[in-house]
Amino acid sequence: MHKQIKRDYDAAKELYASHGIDTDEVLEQLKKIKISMHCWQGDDVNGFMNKDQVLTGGISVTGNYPGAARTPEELRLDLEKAYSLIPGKHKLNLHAIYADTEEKVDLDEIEPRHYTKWVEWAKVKGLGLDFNPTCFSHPKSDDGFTLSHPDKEIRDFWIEHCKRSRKVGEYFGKETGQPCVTNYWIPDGFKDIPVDRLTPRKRLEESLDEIFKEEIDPQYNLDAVESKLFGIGSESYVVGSHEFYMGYGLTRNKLICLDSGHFHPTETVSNKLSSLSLFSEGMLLHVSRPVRWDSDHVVTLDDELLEIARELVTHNLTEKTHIGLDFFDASINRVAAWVIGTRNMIKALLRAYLIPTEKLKVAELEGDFTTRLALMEEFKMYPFGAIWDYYCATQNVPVREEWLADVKEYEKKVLVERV
Ligand code: RNT
Ligand code: ZN
Repeated sequence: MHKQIKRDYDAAKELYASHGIDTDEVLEQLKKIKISMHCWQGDDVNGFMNKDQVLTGGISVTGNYPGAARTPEELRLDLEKAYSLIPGKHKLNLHAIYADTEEKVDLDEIEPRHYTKWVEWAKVKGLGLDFNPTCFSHPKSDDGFTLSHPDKEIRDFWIEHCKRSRKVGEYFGKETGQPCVTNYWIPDGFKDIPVDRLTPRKRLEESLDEIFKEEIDPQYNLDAVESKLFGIGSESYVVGSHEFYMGYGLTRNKLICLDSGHFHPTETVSNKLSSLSLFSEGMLLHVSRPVRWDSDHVVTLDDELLEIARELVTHNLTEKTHIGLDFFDASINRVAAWVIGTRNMIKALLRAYLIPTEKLKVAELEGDFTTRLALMEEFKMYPFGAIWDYYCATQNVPVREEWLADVKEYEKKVLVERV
């Protein structure tokens, strides 16, 4: 390690210690938190199951930066590059359409064996795995409805897909020795004002109950349900709204997934965690950055990210909450997008540990809001960068922007060759 990094760390360590914060202990805690990095940033949510299928479901990726992965091998290579630049041991979040198989299978036919290559790879790399059924980008979702479709045949197709996805999740959990979080998100909704808002929700409730009928050991698979406010083409009504899934998750003991881009613009995920933690089985986060809409920009170290992390750390919710990322930007280097977003998530957690929370709680309890504000503001300038640099160095990943040269090199050697 560079001497200066150690020197800066020691100085910062002393300063934090004077506020009762043990930075060595903080880094031990930080090391334990796994971030589930989403595979779909690597290829613009295309997947490998049906090459001619365009992205649907009311989500959208913009940009044409060269280098999108075209095969599972390429995607794994890109992921390896990204993980090598991110401190800590983490997870990979797969979507069903990323099956790695020579067989021609439809979504209602997927089996664990179509994902064995991912599992073998994850084991070698020491990564956990999460999973998602893909209820979009398929002819059977073309009219905008899946699990809540009025046509039973179409509903059954998607129910079968989700049931099989759960079995893939269970398989991932058994193989990797850590629970797989299988997350259910469906795009179902209406562009214009519906007459009947209730019946599609009843159908969705029934479909979900059918999907979750089989008991699966939670040490292998955990189910999460993800709500949404609106999508492109479902501006007026989304069947799986927040209230729907909050009710569903609470009554069925499912994890409730909160995506930062799925709420009204002045609503924040950070302000929902404490409430949900009181009543729910647990939470899954889709940390994202909505810019004016659910745009899924790369996560930056902004106020809301810091606040989400602070909630998790302050209330000890890092075990009850599974942290996943969900963004897809095709206008910049995709490996860099992963590295920036994931490093930011970890930085935000680190920042949260480096706040004198106990002191602040006392000030708040005593009604001393002056001290609360003063300390919170002063701590924004504390030398957390020195702690972060030291963490990266001890984890054998590049310090500060050093990783960028590595990504640029990779782009030149590998990514631009993909045309
Ligand atoms: C869509 C949801 C969902 C997807 C991924 C690809 O608005 O956020 O989580 O982004 O499943
Ligand atoms: Zn999401």
